[in-house]
This record gives sequence, structure tokens and C-alpha cells, in this order.
Amino acid sequence: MPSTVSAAPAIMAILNVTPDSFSDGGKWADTDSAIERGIELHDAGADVIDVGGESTRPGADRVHTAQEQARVIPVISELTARGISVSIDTMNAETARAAAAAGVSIINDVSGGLADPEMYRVVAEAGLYYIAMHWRGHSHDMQALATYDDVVIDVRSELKTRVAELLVWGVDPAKVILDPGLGFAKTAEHNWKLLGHLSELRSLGYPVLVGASRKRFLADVMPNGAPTVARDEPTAMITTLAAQAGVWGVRVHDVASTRVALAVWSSWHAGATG
Ligand code: PMM
Repeated sequence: MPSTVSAAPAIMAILNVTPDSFSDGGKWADTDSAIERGIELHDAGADVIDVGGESTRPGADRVHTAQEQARVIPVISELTARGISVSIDTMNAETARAAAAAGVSIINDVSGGLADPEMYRVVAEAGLYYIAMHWRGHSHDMQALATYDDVVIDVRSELKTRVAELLVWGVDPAKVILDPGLGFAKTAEHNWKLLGHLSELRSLGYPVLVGASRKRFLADVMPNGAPTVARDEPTAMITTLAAQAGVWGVRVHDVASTRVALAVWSSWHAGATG
């Protein structure tokens, strides 16, 4: 799945099958509308559909495993049966295992394995790609954990520790993808600093995924009172800059504006190298 730096980043499209995610909560909360949305995102040009059944917005409550799986597994089964590439957005090892059985190709774990001690075993056994996101604690506590000596050095070193542990569990290093975890125990300033230093994260030698889409820190660059969907514009700009910084992929809500952003980058890149 990960490609070379000269290729355009992969588009991972967000499909939250939840009543309470911050931007699209409740919109695709039932199985049929979630499947329809997944097909729509695929047809719009997403490379992979990231299906999640637990909101991770600041302050969100945890969801029970059975409820999480009831939300995501039927959606994953239907999408993968149609040949659509799917990732599971979960920090629960049992849900990751069930999603693997339902055909996902990537396990996207916002906790980087810290929320569930069984996660790395499941990842190693499933042999799937694994996204380890930088994380310090669950939604209720995370903003209190946004303290760093140097956010770039600290996030890099904490992710390096995650990778070392993954390798101990026998996970194939060629299947590990890293993510700075924008907005997770990070202030706006931390997020911008991490974006501005993606090369330092890339220097760990793993593909990097960036998830800035519609996040609150983008309100800084918007007029006061702008609706959340208006954040697709700065998200797209970040996508172009992240492509230039050599990321493997971007996790986004809006595929159409992401495709335009990547077309701009690809044309610019071709102009620069041709
Ligand atoms: N952000 C959210 C959820 N899952 N996964 C990865 N890998 N990276 C992220 O930045 C990330 C994620 C929260 O955003 P959402 O509520 O829009 O899904």
C-alpha cells in the first residue's frame, strides 16, 4: 500500500459510523447510509475508506466493544465485498481482529497500541498494515497531556518507542505507517509545528499519514464563525503542503477538494522535475 515519495499521497476518506464525531457525527450512523457513503467516497476517488465506530473528539465517552463492532463490521463487510479498500479506525484489539476477518487492509489505531495491550498481537497475527498514531491518553484526559519540551522531538521519540515495541511483537516493519496525531494532546501551536517539521517524522524511515481534516486548529485561519465544512479549504491546502513534504497519505472528510489539492501538487511536481 505505501508508495514512493514521488507518487501523490493516498487519500484515506473518513467514514465515522458514530452519533457523536465532531464534524460528521450522526450523518452516517445507520448501516445503510454508512455503506452508501462509503461507496460514494470510493467513487469520488478515495484510495481507502477509514471506517470508525468510536468518536475520539475531546471529551467523548468510550463505546462498548459489542456496540463498536455492531456499527462497523456490517459496513466493512459490504464495502470489502465490493472490492473497496477499507481501514478500521479502532483502538480496540477485538474490533481490529473482527475487522481483519471482515477484510480490512489497514488497522488505524489512534492510540498507537497504548489503549489495548492485545493490539500488537492482533496486528502481527493479521499481517495487515498498521497506522500507529501519536497518542497520550483517552479523550477525557488528553488536552491536559499537551505538554512537551519540544513537540517535534517528543512526538518523534514516542513514536519511535511504539515502533520498537511493534517490531518486538513481530510486526513487519514494511507495514508500519506513522501519524503525528494532530489535535490529540496537542494545542494548535503544536499541530502547526508538527506540520512544519514532517520531515523529522519521516526521518524515522516509515510512511507518514496526516489527519488535519476539519480539525479545530484550522479555525485559526478562518473568519470568525465559519462553519466546520468551510475547513475543507485549509485542509486541502495542508494536503498540498503535506504532499510536498513527502507524506504517504492524508486522512480527509472531503475527497473532491483533496483531489484538486493533489492535482495541483502533482502538476507542480511534474513541472519541477520535468
Ligand atoms: N483523527 C481522528 C480520528 N482518527 N486517525 C488517524 N490515523 N489520524 C488522525 O488524525 C485521526 C484518526 C479524529 O478526527 P475525526 O473525528 O474527524 O475522525
